[in-house]
Amino acid sequence: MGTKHTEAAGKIEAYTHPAAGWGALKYVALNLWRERVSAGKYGTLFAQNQPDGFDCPGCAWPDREHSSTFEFCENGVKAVAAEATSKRVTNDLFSRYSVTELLAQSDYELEQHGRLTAPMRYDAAIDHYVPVSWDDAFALVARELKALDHPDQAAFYTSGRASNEAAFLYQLFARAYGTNNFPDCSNMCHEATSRGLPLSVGVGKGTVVLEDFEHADVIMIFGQNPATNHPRMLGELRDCARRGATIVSINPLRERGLERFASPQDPVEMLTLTSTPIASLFLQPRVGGDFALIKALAKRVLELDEAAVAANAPRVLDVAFIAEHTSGFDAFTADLQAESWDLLLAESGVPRATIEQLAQVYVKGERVIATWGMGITQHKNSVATIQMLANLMLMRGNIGRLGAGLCPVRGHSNVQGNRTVGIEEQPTPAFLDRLEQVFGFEPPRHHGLDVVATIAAMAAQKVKVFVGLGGNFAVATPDTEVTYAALRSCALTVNITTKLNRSHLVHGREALILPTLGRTEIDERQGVPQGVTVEDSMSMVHVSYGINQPASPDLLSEVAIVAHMAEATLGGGPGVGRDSLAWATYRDDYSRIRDDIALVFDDFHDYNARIAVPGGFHLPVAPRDLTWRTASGKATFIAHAVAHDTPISRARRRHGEQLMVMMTTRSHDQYNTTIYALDDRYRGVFGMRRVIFINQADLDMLGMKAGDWVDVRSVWAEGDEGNERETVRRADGFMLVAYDIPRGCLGAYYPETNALVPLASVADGAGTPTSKSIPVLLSPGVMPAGGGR
Ligand SMILES: Nc1nc2c(c(=O)[nH]1)N[C@H]1C(S)=C(S)[C@@H](COP(=O)(O)OP(=O)(O)OC[C@H]3O[C@@H](n4cnc5c(=O)[nH]c(N)nc54)[C@H](O)[C@@H]3O)O[C@H]1N2
Ligand SMILES: Nc1nc2c(c(=O)[nH]1)N[C@H]1C(S)=C(S)[C@@H](COP(=O)(O)OP(=O)(O)OC[C@H]3O[C@@H](n4cnc5c(=O)[nH]c(N)nc54)[C@H](O)[C@@H]3O)O[C@H]1N2
Ligand SMILES: [Mo]
Repeated sequence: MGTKHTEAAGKIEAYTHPAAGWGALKYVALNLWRERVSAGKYGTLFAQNQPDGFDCPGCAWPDREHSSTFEFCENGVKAVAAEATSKRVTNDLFSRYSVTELLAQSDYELEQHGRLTAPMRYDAAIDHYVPVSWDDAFALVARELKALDHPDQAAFYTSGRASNEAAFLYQLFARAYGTNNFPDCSNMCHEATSRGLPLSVGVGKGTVVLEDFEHADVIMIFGQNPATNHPRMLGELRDCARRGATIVSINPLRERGLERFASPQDPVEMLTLTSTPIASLFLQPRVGGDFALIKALAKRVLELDEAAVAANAPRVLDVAFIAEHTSGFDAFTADLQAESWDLLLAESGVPRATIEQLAQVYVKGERVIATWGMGITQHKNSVATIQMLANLMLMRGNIGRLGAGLCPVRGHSNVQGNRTVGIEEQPTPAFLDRLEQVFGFEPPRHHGLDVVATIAAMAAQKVKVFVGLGGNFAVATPDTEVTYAALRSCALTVNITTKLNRSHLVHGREALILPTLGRTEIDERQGVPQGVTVEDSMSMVHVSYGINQPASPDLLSEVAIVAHMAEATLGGGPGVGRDSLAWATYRDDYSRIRDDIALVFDDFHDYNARIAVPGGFHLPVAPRDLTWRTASGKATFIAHAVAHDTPISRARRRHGEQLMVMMTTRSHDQYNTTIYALDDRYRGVFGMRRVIFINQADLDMLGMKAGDWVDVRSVWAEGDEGNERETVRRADGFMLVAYDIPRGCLGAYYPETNALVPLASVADGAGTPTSKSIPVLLSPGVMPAGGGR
């Protein structure tokens, strides 16, 4: 261990308890105390995810319909406590500290200041934020937007917490103004899912609903850490495990939270200190090895089918389903047969016997669900990987059958709904036609910019106004130095936000902080409480009403802020060709927004009536009815070759075995860029975040040891091999932690490592930053000030 280790801010200590259980309860208590949630607001927790309560801002996992019991979830408690905190940011903070001084504070410290209470404008003459009236703030937005040469010089970012109503109005405003520039947190998240699945099954969403989990006999979890990020999913998995379903985790890390689970909902488990084992099979592919692994599974399924045919045994493939519902099968199998086992094994990093074992589990399953998260979506080959997973599931008819299907697990609580109602930089002509019909203005037809393209456009002075509806753009995005410079080159940056974060401090020539109500708060317009709606990860739409008093009387709702910006910029209302509704009408009665959403999207017919039913309604998911909205009208097998020549393989040729592939992931005590605390308890990291997980054999190879401090350089090359120009990005001062992770792979936390992700390194066909596969080199470093917090 050495002295260096003991000087570190925190400690490394294996976690030996089940996930959730008493550990979670202790954390809940700590969170309420830390956030100083007043006793009157504890009731808030019980109104979460209940009919007539508010939708939990924690994650997009659905609720059991009509559930009458309190669904306990540590993640939800943290999110609610963070919003219900009694701490406030007032003018006092902004007059005491200049923006430059605030920038020196950590993300954790910025978060700790509490809720924003009044609109603020940046005053360059004194480098401070100063109070501004709402009217002046909206006038400033309008003036800067109208001063642009072209509407495409503005970009409208969305983070996935915005309601359907706010998001729909936001896209209406931006399109009426004249741009499709909608960078969206989803571009960094499940974009590969949204782009990949439509070609395979005709929709870019999951094909399962919660009920399917009651019938599944095999659940394969790819690249996901539900104990931390979707704790309510763990409860579902526990029930599956108790029924005897086989649960498999495919993850370079053997996430402890998937081993055992004590349900806080279960008094017996809590009192007897027992727990339920969850996953029974753990496969640990190399980081980025999933494509080869899934292709190997498909190849094995084909071999098993051939053996069955030879032995006159029942077929392993669902031949009837394949014949009736799919296309492309012959080309797909020809490619599989030609594929080399050696290549698949080498690329996946999983032994053949283990792949055969999982293939056995898969083909024994009558009803199989495959779930996936960021471990699958944030690589160069993510779209191909997701399509290969769809192929594997189609081989046995595991889509469109009760208890089976594809289950991408989304992050932000309404990230899926935002897309559904039009936050999309690549809108379809049919959607734009509808907008034109309903509102009478001509929406822009050319595609807009996603997150990465927006940063590049800002850097090139092509985007000059940035508006963020929630989120923390400066910190969540890749290539930190480039992104900061890009934001700073803007004429105006506007953030609609609940809490202070770094994106307010890395700003344009002019800047606004527009504080808004959270989902837990009462939103009254003209004396009438307004509800907003959200769509969960399984396409269920329901209404959410806040119950807490607003953090400040000066806050406006997101809907109101968007409507005011639109009114100040465009005047009147969006409609020109019909009895035009004014922006002010939407602002004062959200049901009018829902009426218009229903006019634009058939799936939302009778929107207001259907959300009045407790639990809400399901949007249709075509594959469930064996309807395939693809070009061929059938589900489609899509063949993909293993990519040989990748930025990583090239970097390895340049740098040899010292080249490592780093994935960046979430710790237990963070919500994306919001750092609640410094522990990652299931992975055994306490009191610090600047750590790197590494295999002991790699430590030996590098002549380093656990507890050593290192600097990290990412290496990225452009140009033809042999004539490449390599650029280097760095992040310094991380402590090495020996960990059960495959050789050649590293794990670290986001966002400390975002500076290492090159802007140009994105998923093929999705534009997602490859934040789970960064080619890096380690070199000896020193402990940073703060001991690695
Ligand atoms: N508490 C909490 N809850 C959250 C969030 C949060 O930050 N905190 N964020 C929300 C959001 S926006 C999202 S998108 C979700 C994210 O939830 P997850 O999808 O669980 O996201 P991550 O924690 O980034 O990474 C997930 C897993 O991917 C694994 N992994 C890394 N590389 C690979 C790989 O190459 N292959 C495979 N198979 N696995 C790999 C990691 O070991 C990790 O277990 O959670 C949501 N919920
Ligand atoms: N290296 C690396 N980078 C990543 C990822 C990764 O795994 N690795 N994950 C990516 C993923 S999956 C995502 S989704 C993005 C997340 O990117 P973002 O969505 O931009 O980031 P968040 O940290 O979720 O945003 C938090 C901020 O949202 C604001 N906020 C919170 N609640 C509300 C609300 O109700 N209304 C409004 N208006 N504002 C609110 C608060 O100011 C808070 O500071 O990051 C991506 N970046
Ligand atoms: Mo996400």
